[in-house]
Amino acid sequence: MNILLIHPFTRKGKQAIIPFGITYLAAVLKNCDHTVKILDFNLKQISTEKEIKKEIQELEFDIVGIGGIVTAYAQLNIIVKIVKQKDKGVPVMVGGTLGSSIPELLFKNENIDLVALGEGEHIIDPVVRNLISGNYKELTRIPGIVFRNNGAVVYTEKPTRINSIDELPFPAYDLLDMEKYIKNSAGSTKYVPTDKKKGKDVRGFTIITGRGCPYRCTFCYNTFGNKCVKHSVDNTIRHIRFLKDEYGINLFDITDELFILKKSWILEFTRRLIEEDIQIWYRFWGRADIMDEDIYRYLKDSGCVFISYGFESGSDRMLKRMKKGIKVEKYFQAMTLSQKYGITTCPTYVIGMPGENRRSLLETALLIYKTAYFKIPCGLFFATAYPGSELYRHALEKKHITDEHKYLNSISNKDAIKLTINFTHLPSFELSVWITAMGWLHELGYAIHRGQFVLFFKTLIKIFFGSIIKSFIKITRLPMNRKSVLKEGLR
Ligand code: B12
Ligand code: SF4
Repeated sequence: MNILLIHPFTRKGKQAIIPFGITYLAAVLKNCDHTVKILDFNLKQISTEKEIKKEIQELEFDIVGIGGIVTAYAQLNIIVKIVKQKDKGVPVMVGGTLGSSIPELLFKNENIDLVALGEGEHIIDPVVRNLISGNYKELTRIPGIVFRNNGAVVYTEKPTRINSIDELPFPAYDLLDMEKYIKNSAGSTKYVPTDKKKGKDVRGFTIITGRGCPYRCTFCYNTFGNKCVKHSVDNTIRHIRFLKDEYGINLFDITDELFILKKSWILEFTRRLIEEDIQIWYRFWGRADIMDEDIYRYLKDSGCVFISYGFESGSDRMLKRMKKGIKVEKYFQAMTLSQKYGITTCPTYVIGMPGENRRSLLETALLIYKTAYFKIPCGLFFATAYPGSELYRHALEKKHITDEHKYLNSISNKDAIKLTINFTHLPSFELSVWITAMGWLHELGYAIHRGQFVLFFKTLIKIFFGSIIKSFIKITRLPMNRKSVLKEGLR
């Protein structure tokens, strides 16, 4: 069969990373003797209807699969319309977190024939064959899918997890324009200390070493459920070697939700990197409560140059409310170790969750100031309700969201740097001031911790003459109260 897999446009001007979901599926489909083509509209920055038409018009395909995250919602609807205009008989299936988190809503769009929930490799071949041939009886036997049959929407059994992910083929890198993804990583490599052995040019690429997360933070959507399934160290090392040998990758961006779950895994992984002299840099998302001195030492020696932490808040009360399962003191420990071992660390925060008040904001601001050891700015995001999360259910219950279709259109193609719903009792204007001030505090804190008073005064001047004017303009454009924020967000 001729299969077209599409990753929609999600971010303007940002550095697109490999669309993992459909690239993993493509590898399985190729092994089942299908012909597969991948179109990454995010990479190509294809955003308008006209551009999409042009991309699809000349292609021949028996079925179309679309996968991505929910911020691709707006474009998904345009893509499926164009596909059906071209050939009404071509089935369209949707997956990824986009499909898994909003199946009911997607079925309001008549152009969508099937939605896959959860992982896809173990079901994709039978789904494709039976959807194309219209064998609905067989489709009913496949777990984790929703499809249309004679006008009715059929939900099959709950999705099942793939436990032996080592058996999956590597993503179909050969179908991608790899050099473009590698080039995209260039902007984010400025914190990597180049050293001759690993190559002067940094060639970055993304990799996954496990799926799932056992925690249940209220703002997060656990696509695959709460079980974390890891690749073996052996498989991960083989994958790294493959990308290094084949594409010259020397910086690995590990985007697992939770890279370090077990200390034994990370110790073995780092030991292998060191013993086998695999010269790479790498970075990942960590959880502060798992980290200790032992881990840090091995990370440093094996090439780890960067750790991101989702700190979310400097208030224990807020962390508890977010079900983060961690206390602020752990953040200080992790940051102290990061500083000691010289591993650049970037904490991210979620501002404006339900329950946020001036005290918790002040606690967060203090944490940011006290831990501003690294020049890289911390990530400051507004609490945003993404489907599948507890926060999203809260937003529906409290009627912050009354029209899901409109709301999802409003958060499409955006990161969470714009306030869409104000969940607090504080004015939106004030939340924006807090978030801006937190960014400044980080810069000032960094200058003070480093004893760089020239930098301190330079920063002050920059704040006054640059950021204050810019922020003032931004703030005056912001809706002033909750009602108008909602209106703005839902427009
Ligand atoms: C890597 C990642 C990113 C990367 C880029 C992702 C990309 N390439 O588009 C970066 C860092 C850029 C990013 C950014 C953001 N992200 Co993000 N990200 C992830 C993360 C950690 C991993 C995604 C991934 O690659 N998974 C691995 C692959 C193998 O899994 P998969 O894509 O789900 O694919 C499998 C199945 O879904 C299925 N499948 C996939 N496609 C298809 C298609 C068909 C036809 C079928 C049948 C099946 C199928 O089969 C695949 C193989 O099993 C997820 C968490 C997660 N576990 O999903 C969050 C996640 C997707 N991100 C999320 C969010 C909210 C964001 C941001 C909006 C956050 C922010 N602060 O701004 C931004 C915005 C990005 C934007 N505007 O586009 C949410 C999305 C919520 C939702 N309901 O969709 C998630 C789920 C995080 C969370 N836990 O809440 N993200
Ligand atoms: S925010 Fe991180 S720790 Fe919390 S549930 Fe999501 S992936 Fe897991």
